[in-house]
Amino acid sequence: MGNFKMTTVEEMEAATNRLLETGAKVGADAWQFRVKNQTPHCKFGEQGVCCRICSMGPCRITPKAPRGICGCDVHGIVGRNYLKFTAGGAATHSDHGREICNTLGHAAPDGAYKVKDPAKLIRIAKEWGVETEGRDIYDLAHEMSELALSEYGKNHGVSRWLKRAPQHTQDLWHNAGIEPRAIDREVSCALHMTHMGCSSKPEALIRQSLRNGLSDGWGGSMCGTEFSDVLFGTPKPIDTEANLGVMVAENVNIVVHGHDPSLSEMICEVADDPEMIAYAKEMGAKGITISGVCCTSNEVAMRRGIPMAGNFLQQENVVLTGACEAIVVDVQCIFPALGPLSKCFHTKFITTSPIAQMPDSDYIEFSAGTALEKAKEIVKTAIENFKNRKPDLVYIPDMKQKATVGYSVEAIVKTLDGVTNSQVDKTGTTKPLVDCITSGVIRGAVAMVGCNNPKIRPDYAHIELMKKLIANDIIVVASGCSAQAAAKAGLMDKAAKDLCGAGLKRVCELADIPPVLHMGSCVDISRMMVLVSELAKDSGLNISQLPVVGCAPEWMSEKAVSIGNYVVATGIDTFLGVDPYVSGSTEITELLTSGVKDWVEASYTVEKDIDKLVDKMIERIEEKRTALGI
Ligand code: MSK
Repeated sequence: MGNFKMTTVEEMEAATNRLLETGAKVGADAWQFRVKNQTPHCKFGEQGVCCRICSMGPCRITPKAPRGICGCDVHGIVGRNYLKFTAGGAATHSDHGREICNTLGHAAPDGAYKVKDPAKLIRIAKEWGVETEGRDIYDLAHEMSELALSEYGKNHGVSRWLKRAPQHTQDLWHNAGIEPRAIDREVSCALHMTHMGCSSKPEALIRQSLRNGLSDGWGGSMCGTEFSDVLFGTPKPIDTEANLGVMVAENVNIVVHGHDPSLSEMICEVADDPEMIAYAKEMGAKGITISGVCCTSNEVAMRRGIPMAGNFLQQENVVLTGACEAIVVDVQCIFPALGPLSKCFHTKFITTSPIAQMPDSDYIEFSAGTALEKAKEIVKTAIENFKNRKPDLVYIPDMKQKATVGYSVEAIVKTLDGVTNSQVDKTGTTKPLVDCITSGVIRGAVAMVGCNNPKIRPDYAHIELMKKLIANDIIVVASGCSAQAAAKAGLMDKAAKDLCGAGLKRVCELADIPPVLHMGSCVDISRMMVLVSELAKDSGLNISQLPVVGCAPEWMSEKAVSIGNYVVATGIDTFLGVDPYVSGSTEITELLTSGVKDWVEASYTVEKDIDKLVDKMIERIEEKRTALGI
């Protein structure tokens, strides 16, 4: 064992408690207190058996009242709630993707947005059958923007991205009747099906849940990821740092939070401008530090090495440091609590999107057309707020870890080529990874994703699961707040190889990678779908045969349910640590944990005991290896 030292959950909790003491001095509220006020939770809601889709109710199913007023039974009610949950998540991711497609349409050689990865744009254009020979790259970008936007509302056909999947997977989707059509159509169809007097048959509701999930992962999210790469660059390994200690007391601290890189990229660009840095110095600071929270943080960490201040349940902590001049948000996963909380400090809570407007915020509307000008206004507002700090409230926990991030599929393929350097030719495929798995040097892979949820001790499940997986020679790819949990703990430091089993440790050393690979934000789970597709094609196996599983141990958002549905529908067994409000229906539970296997060769496992959850994943990976005879 080397000198590597992780940051423990206990240490992070101690830092949070110290910040809550600052909060108490100024009368600040925090999620830790609100959870207590909301506990115990409504049992009907927890089981998914409450129906309020019409005004005859709300109807709640009990043994004495087994049907709602319309006659719908508990399975129809739970199934409809599940489908609506999915539609909320799919709509959200897909609308994020739409914004990126729209930004692509604003790309110009002398504009705020440029095409940073022209080769990737050309590659996608060829995939879509668009003429690329002799084309001006910006003409091509604008045509691709229009085509991508039309994916959302086209009248005929299925998602263009489906062709990336192995033929076997495409056939499964076709035969199950779950190939996603236009992205928006699947959301509309879901909401139509769940309207009063439409579907109440469990099988139909779960089929549409999978289809709507697929329209996200193999539709809207894939648009978001792929065209973000075109605009802002395809991530490659880059060093950064994670946890609250990345904030710098002497500097103007701007925290970007949310999801859409169109905003955060521009803020980073402007904050780097020597004129802005000089202005910050004029205002008494030593410089400007940008750090991030949630997925927007993942986006700028992957492409620029911008440090990660924290994940979902740490968003209030950045304000509680008393050293945050502005928390700048766009969409999704933003606590409305940031409004009143920021009023207890000098912090400016800056909302920027018509999609996420909140009380007690300063609203500076941001759009692709006015990006530079608005980003300048935001950065200046933060700088001018530095003088309003209350020094006696400033406390930044001295806590951060090194992390290497930026493992896009392209980067993984390139990096792992080095592993088998002396044994095989450099291939530009996933074959070296397949070799490592087949030989047993790596037993398998787990995709760790999703949020924090106060129902689980924050970050504990993410970190403990990852530690046990890598100790068992199972490589972890991570995204979203799970990735940030890993980075904060130190699991994305290359030195964390010391925590691995002998096989994975050797791979980490040969390829010079950490054992937990940062693959990006929530929409970037689409990268994982591309990776498993390539692994399947390169190995000649079906996706469901690969010793690979997905896991969201602390998930909380509708988006996570949409993700879970497309990961399962892609053939990857998926393990959840929090129940998706379906325990009230035996039929829906049976379908999700077993029945869907007949359609897509994978299903869900829900296990709230974290130790059992990890053991079940390892067991599933070993079962798959045994079935393959490897
Ligand atoms: S940010 S959806 S809390 S992973 Fe994508 Fe984190 Fe979950 Fe939001």
